[in-house]
This record gives sequence, structure tokens and C-alpha cells, in this order.
Amino acid sequence: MSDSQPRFKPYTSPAGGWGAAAATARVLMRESVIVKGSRALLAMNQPGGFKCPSCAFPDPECRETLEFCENGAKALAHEATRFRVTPEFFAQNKVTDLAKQSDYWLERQGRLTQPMRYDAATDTYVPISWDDAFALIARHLRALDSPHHAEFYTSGRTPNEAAFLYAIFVRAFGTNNFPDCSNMCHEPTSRGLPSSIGVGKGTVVMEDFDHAEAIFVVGQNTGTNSPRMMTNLVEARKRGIPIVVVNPMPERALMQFTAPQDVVQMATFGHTDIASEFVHIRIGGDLALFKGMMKVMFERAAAGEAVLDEEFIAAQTVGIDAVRDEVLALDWADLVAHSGVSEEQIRRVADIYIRSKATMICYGMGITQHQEGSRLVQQVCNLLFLRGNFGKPGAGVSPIRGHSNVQGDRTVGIDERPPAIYLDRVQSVFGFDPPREFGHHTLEAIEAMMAGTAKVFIGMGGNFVRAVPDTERSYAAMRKLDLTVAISTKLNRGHVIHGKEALILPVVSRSERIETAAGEQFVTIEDSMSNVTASRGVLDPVSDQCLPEVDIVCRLARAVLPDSPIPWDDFARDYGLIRDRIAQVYPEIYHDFAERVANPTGFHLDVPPRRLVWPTANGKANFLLFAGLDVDRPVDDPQMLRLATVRSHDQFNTTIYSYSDRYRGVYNDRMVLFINADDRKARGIAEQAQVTLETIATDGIKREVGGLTLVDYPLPRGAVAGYYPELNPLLPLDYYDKISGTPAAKSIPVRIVAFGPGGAAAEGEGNL
Ligand SMILES: Nc1nc2c(c(=O)[nH]1)N[C@H]1C(S)=C(S)[C@@H](COP(=O)(O)OP(=O)(O)OC[C@H]3O[C@@H](n4cnc5c(=O)[nH]c(N)nc54)[C@H](O)[C@@H]3O)O[C@H]1N2
Ligand SMILES: Nc1nc2c(c(=O)[nH]1)N[C@H]1C(S)=C(S)[C@@H](COP(=O)(O)OP(=O)(O)OC[C@H]3O[C@@H](n4cnc5c(=O)[nH]c(N)nc54)[C@H](O)[C@@H]3O)O[C@H]1N2
Ligand SMILES: [Mo]
Repeated sequence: MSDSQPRFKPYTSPAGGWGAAAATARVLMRESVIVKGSRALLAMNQPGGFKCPSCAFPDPECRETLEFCENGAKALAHEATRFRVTPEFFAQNKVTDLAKQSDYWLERQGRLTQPMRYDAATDTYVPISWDDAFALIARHLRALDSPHHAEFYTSGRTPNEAAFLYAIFVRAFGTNNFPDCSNMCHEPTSRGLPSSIGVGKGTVVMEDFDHAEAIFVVGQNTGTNSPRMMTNLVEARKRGIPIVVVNPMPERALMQFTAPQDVVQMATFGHTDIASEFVHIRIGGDLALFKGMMKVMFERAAAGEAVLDEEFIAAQTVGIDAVRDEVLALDWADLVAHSGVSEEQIRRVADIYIRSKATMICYGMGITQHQEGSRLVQQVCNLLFLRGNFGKPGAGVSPIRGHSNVQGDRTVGIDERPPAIYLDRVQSVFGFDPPREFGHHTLEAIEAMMAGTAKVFIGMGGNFVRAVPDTERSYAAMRKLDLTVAISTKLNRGHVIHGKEALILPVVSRSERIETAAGEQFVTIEDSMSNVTASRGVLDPVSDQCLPEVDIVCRLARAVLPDSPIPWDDFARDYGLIRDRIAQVYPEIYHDFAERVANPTGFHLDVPPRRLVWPTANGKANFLLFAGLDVDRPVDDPQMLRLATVRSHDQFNTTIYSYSDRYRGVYNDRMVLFINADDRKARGIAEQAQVTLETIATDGIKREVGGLTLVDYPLPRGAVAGYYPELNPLLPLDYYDKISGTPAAKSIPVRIVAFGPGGAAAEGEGNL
């Protein structure tokens, strides 16, 4: 069998270890950046260096080891790659042909080096000067009947300084249309948590890992998506504290892990068992698990046991009675059926939780990407309130964010529903009246494109069209636009699925130096635990035609708003001036920004619930009732399977590093569907048969993806999983959490409608 043939073979070694070390070396080699890449790796996440462009997990204050991981190295290698997309490349490739290429191929072509404009006559991108590019955008924006006819997207790699100014520019232009990647990601955290605890951010910090007596990791694939957190989990296990992993997929790194930084473990081929308790949850079963745990606690409390933190509940919270009544009335049979977890295990997990005096609950997309993601997040808080798990070391709620600065972008104004206090401050600091009406989130932006009211789309990073649901409809929506602008580092789908006019604007990346007339500049990043640190690139920009994002925003603002009294040129020259304005707009958290950011390990933005201060409407922590057990609308179809779209170990969102997913035992194929063997056999389908999946939707639109190889996997019955973004065509636009607008990408109702020749199992007792 050749090396590029699909192979499926369960991975049985611990995650991490030599496999990770080898993979790191391989990716540096493949991108031909061994020397350059290794030099950059030495500066990544070190004081004075730059922040890893991959995930949002914080750096430890003073870890002695080199702070990078296999996937951070991949992100860096792909950014620092030797390959280039030049004007000659565009001249040789018609856009229609590029559109036929895979995401992997597009990414492989390398870094963008020059601003380009789509030329319809030749169906190619042709060079354009920066001035002409800004003039073209200004012409379109100024010609609009309303500023609300433009959509300003942001992806979470954009640093604070650029995001803050982008938010000011767009509001000075006149709209709050800020669709962003967070709208598809942790928006249930940002919109759900405030009603519970008053802030839309997590409350734990790195030191809490050292004091926790129990850690829950729910719906998050740590070893792949925030690998630096594995060090914390390993240390926690070495301290002997329990780690409860709740996931329909027994993710390898959460079972056994060898820390590549642990010399002894590496030399002895040792490992650490991570999950002390693995809860094999059904997709969307977390609500029933949480309620089952609460039921155990309320019952034991009623029997006289001191399992609740009565003092905390009385002093800090309101609303427990309604929650208690609802939970006590639930049937064990229903809790077990909905969660897929036995009563015995729910009781055991509740007992682990009760015994711990400080628990942190970490969660990811397995919690947020459901139709009731926001309310599910609130239930995490209910559970934490019962044991007073706020305002003490080792405890709290810990959403594990995605993009490295997605949390920071929101903090500094990328928000389609901005709070009044921010708008008031913008008004007084910048001297213009920002629009007060709420703007569009991601799904609303697509609706506006489909309706034809949106005319212009500007993407500050990211790959909007590939990240969003309902691929076919979204592509059509994008193509209706008059102008699409992609501010990017690398070629992606958004450049080839474009509006009538289109621009690609190349940027200086995170790992690269920013020099202005005022000297070398740095930017700042806020991680998942609200630490703000400076980031200074160390590599030379790939081309003198790439501009820093701050520069692009300022020059765009100048072109679009020629009479603006805001000192855009000064900001572009001296990023310290931008930070001064951030400090003025957010004095509570960003006071003394200039001094505090000089600290090599950064500073922490105040999160009031850490001090038992609750910025909620009633000033209390709120138990919130969410009746029932369904986080997704029930579907009455015996053939229904719930599909979770997940990331492989070898991708960063829409960037595909390779076709393999080593920890799940998949090599050279991304068109796979993981399924419980019994669900497969019940349908009379052979192992590794090719199948077609169809969405069970109510809007009459047919959504199908074919050519998927079935891979037997230890998933609960009724659950299937496959890769994002290949399966996005199955995710309907109207299938989302109403509170946050987040697509329910982890629970798409689907059925298998066809399987290829040779697909039927010889022994099959199928019921299809
Ligand atoms: N290397 C790398 N790092 C990344 C990214 C990347 O693509 N590659 N992406 C970044 C971004 S933007 C984000 S948001 C994060 C994403 O990081 P994660 O939150 O880990 O995202 P996913 O891989 O989508 O899936 C999360 C997990 O949810 C589980 N799951 C699915 N449904 C359910 C459910 O109903 N309940 C529970 N309990 N679990 C469920 C899946 O099995 C999977 O293990 O990672 C960030 N970091
Ligand atoms: N079905 C399904 N859909 C999903 C998800 C899922 O789990 N399932 N996850 C959702 C989530 S959590 C997220 S966050 C979104 C991700 O959505 P996005 O953030 O829009 O997508 P990315 O793939 O991260 O964007 C990659 C592109 O960003 C550009 N880029 C990289 N670095 C930089 C930089 O430093 N500056 C600039 N300006 N550009 C840069 C490159 O050109 C690259 O091609 O997808 C969402 N979509
Ligand atoms: Mo994300």
C-alpha cells in the first residue's frame, strides 16, 4: 500500500511523546523552514518574543522549558513557510481553476506577497497598488445607501491594537455590523455567562491549576486544540487530583499522555494517565449529566449531608429554589437515557465533585456548539455555585477559547451588540457619535448577503465562507456581493469564492517584525485567562508589500473617512498611542496599560467574579433555570444520527496541514465518518464502506455529502463524527443557538441515505 493510500488503524500509544517530537521536525522540514522556524520557535511565548499564533491557552509565568507544542510548531511553520504566492502564480492560475483545488492545496501554495485585485476579464487576480486598493474600497463603501450594507468580519488572530482601531473605524463609518469567528465558537460563553456571573469570560487563571482539587474537561480535545494545557493536566495528575473527562470520543491525549518536555518520561517511554474518570457522554448529553449531578447533591443535602456550600449560596446567589425543584422532579431513567451515562457513574462523578473543595470546569466546542449552547454554559455555573466554586484558588469556570486573540478582540470592541458604556466612552474619547443600533453577527451577515442588502464584505483575517454553515448557500451569498476584501496571510477559499470585485490584501504575520517610522512596534494579545502580553515578531516580513494589520486599518480609515479628525497616521506610526486610547476607553481593566504591559509576563485584566463581585443586573450570581434535558431540538426519525463536526490533529480550523489524524488512527483521508460499529451493523453496512449523509432538515432544502468512508470508532450509539469544514454543507444556516447565534455544529441531525458498491455487509442484518 502506498504512503498516500487511506489507512485506518487505531492509535494505541500515549499521545504526545516521540510521535509529537517527530511530527514537529517533519512539519519544519516540509515547510523548508528548519533554521528559520527553529529560530522563531525559540522566541515563541518567551518574554520579549511573540505569542504563538495557534491557540488561546495562556503561557505559564516562568516555565523553564521551551513553551511550544507540536501544533504551535505547525502553525508557526505554516506561517514562516518558504513557499510564496506571487503575482506570477496568479497570472498562471485562473480563479475558476483555483476554486477547484482543495483547501489543503490552496494553503500549500504559501504566503501572499502583494495586494491583488480580481480582474473579471481574465478571471485572474492582478497586482494593484495599496493606494488603489484603498481607493477601490472607499469608492464602494462611500457609494452605499447605508453603512449597514457593509459587513466587517474579524477572525481571532488579529491583535488588540488592530482590532480596537478597526472597531473605531467601522463605527465612525456608521455600523455595528461585526460578524466574527467568535459568533461560531465561544459566543455562548460571551452571551450566556453574563446572566449567570456578570462577565462573558472565564474566571480561572493559570495558578488555579496548582490549587484545584478536581478538574473537569468537558467537550474539549485538549491534546490537539490547546496542547499547552496538557502540561497542567499532567501536573495535576502527578499531584493525584482527579480529572473527569466528558466526551463522546475518548480523545487519545485525554487518556494517556507523554509530555515531550519531560525528559525522564521521554527516555523511559513512560506516560501519565490523564482521565481518572472518563464519561462517555452522548452528543448533547451534558445537560442530563449536569442535572444528574445536581440531583445527587440536592438529594444528599435533603438527607442532611453537608454537600452544598450553603454559605456561598446564601450570600452570593439567587434562584436556587426553582433549579432545585426542577432537578429533583427529574427521573433517573430520563437522565440516564439522555446522557447515555449510568446512574452509578453519575453518582460517582457527583461524589468526586462533592469531595473536592476547589473544582474548575474547562469546556470547549462540545458544550457551546449546540442549539441551546448558551443555556448549557449557564448550567455549568449552576453546578459550580452549589459548591461555592468561585472566588477561591483552584476553582471557577474555564472556557478554553480558540483563536489566540479571539477573547481580546471582543474585549476591545469587536462586538455586534456593544454595551452602552463602551459607546459612551468611544463618543467622549474619539468625539463622534457611534451607531447605537445592534449590528449583524455571522449568521445575520449571511442573511443580509442572501437578501442582497449587504453589498460589501471585508474580512480582517479568517476564512469566512469556509468556516460558516450551509456551504452551498453561503458560497452563493458571497458571490452576490459587489466587493469582497480578504486581509490575509495565506491563500484560502474566501479568495476564490468572491464578490463581483475582490481584493486580497497580504499582512505581516504574528511572527514577523513590525517597523514604522517610530521604530520597532509590538502588539498585545489577551489569552483565554484574561492575561495581556506583548507580542514582538522576530522574523523578517515575507515581502515589503505586506502591511501590518494596524497600518491597513489606518490607511483604510483615511481613504474612507478623509475628514476624520482621528489621528490615524499617528496611530499607524506609534502603537503606544493606540494603547493609550484603549486605556481611556476601558479604564477599569486597561488602566496604566503602558506601564503594565512592560512587565515581560504581562498583566491580568480584572475579572470581578474572582473577587465575588457580580456585575449582573441584580448584583448576584444567578442560578438559572433551563427546564428539560434537550440541548438540541429532538428529531422524530428512527434513522437519525447526531453528527459532531470536529477538528483533526492536523488542521487549524479551515487550514488543513495534512489529511491524517494520527490520534484517531486515520491516515490520508479526511472524508470519513466515525460511527459506533453497532450503528453501522444495524444498517447492514460493511466496515469502511463509502456512504452518503443527508441532513434531516425542516426547510425542504436537500443537504448531502457523499464519499464518506465509515470508520468504526468508540462513539456512543446514535453519535457520528466527521471533519469540519468538509461537512459544513450539512449544517443548515437556521440550526443555531438563538441566544448567541452560534451554529450547532456538534449536533447536526443526519441519516445515512446511500452506501457505495460493495458497501452492504455480508453478515448485515440491516434495517435500512
Ligand atoms: N491545532 C489546532 N488548535 C486549535 C484549533 C485547530 O483547529 N487546530 N482551533 C482553535 C479554535 S478556533 C477553537 S474554538 C478550539 C477548538 O477546540 P475544541 O473545543 O477541542 O474543538 P473541536 O475539535 O471542534 O471539538 C471538541 C470536542 O468536543 C467533543 N464533543 C462533540 N460533541 C460533544 C457533546 O455533545 N458533548 C461533549 N461533552 N463533547 C462533545 C468532540 O468529541 C471533541 O473532542 O481550538 C483552537 N485551537
Ligand atoms: N462545522 C463547523 N464549523 C465551524 C466550526 C466547527 O467546529 N464545525 N468551528 C467554528 C470556529 S470555533 C471558528 S473560530 C471558525 C473559524 O473561522 P475563521 O477564523 O474565519 O477561520 P480560520 O480557518 O481560522 O482562518 C484562516 C485564515 O486566516 C488568515 N490568517 C492567518 N493568520 C492571520 C493573521 O495573523 N492575520 C490575518 N489578517 N489573517 C490571518 C489566513 O489567510 C488563513 O487562511 O470556524 C467555525 N466553523
Ligand atoms: Mo473557535
